Amino acid sequence: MTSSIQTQVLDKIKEYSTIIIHRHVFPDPDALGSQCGLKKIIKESFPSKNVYVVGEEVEELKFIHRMDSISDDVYKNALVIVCDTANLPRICDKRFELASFLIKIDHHPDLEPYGNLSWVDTSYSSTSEMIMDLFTKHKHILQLNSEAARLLYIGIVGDTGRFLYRGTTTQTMKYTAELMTFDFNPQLIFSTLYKKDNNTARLQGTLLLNYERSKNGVAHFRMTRNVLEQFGVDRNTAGNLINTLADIEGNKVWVLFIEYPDSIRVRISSAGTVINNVAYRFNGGGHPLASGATVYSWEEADALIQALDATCKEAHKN
Ligand SMILES: [Mn+2]
Repeated sequence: MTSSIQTQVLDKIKEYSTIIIHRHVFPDPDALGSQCGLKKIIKESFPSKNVYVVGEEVEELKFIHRMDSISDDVYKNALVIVCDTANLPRICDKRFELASFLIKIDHHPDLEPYGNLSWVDTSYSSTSEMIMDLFTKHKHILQLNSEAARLLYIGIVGDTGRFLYRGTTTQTMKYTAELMTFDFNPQLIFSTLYKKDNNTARLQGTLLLNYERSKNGVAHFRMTRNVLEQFGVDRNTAGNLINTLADIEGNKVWVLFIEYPDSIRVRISSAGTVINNVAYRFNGGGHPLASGATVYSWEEADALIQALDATCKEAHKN
């Protein structure tokens, strides 16, 4: 199955002389790694093709690769490939609609299919691993170089949390080993990707000193407007500290509340208790062990903690 869909993707790549690659808004390392890694592989294999990567850039991830800026008429007769993006509203740069042919390549659950051709497979750790698989199965046609290898490596590292998460398979490790035979510096990638600034480190200290825990193991902390201003940390960075509360004995579920002007966004993670049903009840959803939600008062935040506490009690009652 996979090989025939891969053949169809490859046939389209061969057919078009202009290829534009998109990915999701608020890019992460896998979105950029798969997008730009695929560009490098196509350019290395078919040097005469015009291949572009587009989308908004974020400051911290500019070191991965920079975007191309192209005019609308480049889309005329172009193939557009969208990497790592589950649904249409999340595609960055709406000009994908101008495509003459649209391909989706993704490893998220296919809840909202799109594209003229769609290769979606949740068994991969990352979209970058899918691109590596495409290359591996078509080495007679496709070429990898050290730039592409670095990009795919970054994507796999990002989505597996440095090979910690359960999506990491023997194939992931095999492909990673092969990528590492190319000439790039993994230590430099780690130190850049996981460096935090001094303010964030101190906020993390406060979080560890002051988080609270409910009777049945729901750890939680409130990133109030005051806290964020005191430490000078933006909301997105603060929310990304969620896993500071992981791997602490007794924490079954951990929660961060991040106060916005008109709402309180919630990040929820779990060591094993399924929590996305609770997230769903509070204007959210997501993966069974990692979800988001939104509440509109601190009373509602308390109700969310109580609901998670009841879920933990139920799950661990024997
Ligand atoms: Mn991904």
